[in-house]
Amino acid sequence: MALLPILCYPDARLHQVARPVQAVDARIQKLVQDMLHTMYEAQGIGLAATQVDVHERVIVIDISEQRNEPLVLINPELIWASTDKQRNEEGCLSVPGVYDGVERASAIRVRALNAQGQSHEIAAEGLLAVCIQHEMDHL
Ligand code: K1U
Ligand code: ZN
Repeated sequence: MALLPILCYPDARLHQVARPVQAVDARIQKLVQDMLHTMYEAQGIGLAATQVDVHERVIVIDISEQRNEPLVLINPELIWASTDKQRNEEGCLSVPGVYDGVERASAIRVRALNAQGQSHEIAAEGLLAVCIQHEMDHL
């Protein structure tokens, strides 16, 4: 597995809009493995492909304490967001050392492909909802 360099603000490549993944093939599966390795090494709870200079709609997340519950979201679509909001302090691996309050939907539902290319739906609230919305903003 490769450790990928993470782009940092103010790198203009962070503004590039990611395109949908056309096929969940061996290249994307290697990207997912490399992104998980990079996220764990950086001690993040999420990472978007944009942050490693790959401009395709791929996200990895792990909010578990044991760091053994990886979640892979490919071509994520927000299908529902609560009107109820939560405000949390957020950090970003691309803006090291900066934390600030961000208001986001308290609960969401997202449809995405997993690392095997199967479609699945996720209902999220709390930190998972915050993290998914943060990573989707990167894309
Ligand atoms: O996308 C990223 O830059 C990763 C980022 C995700 C994130 C953090 C906090 C709230 C929403 C999304 C990080 O993982 S930064 C590291 C960090 O702040 C953190 C690490 C462990 C627990 C909580 C926060
Ligand atoms: Zn970030």
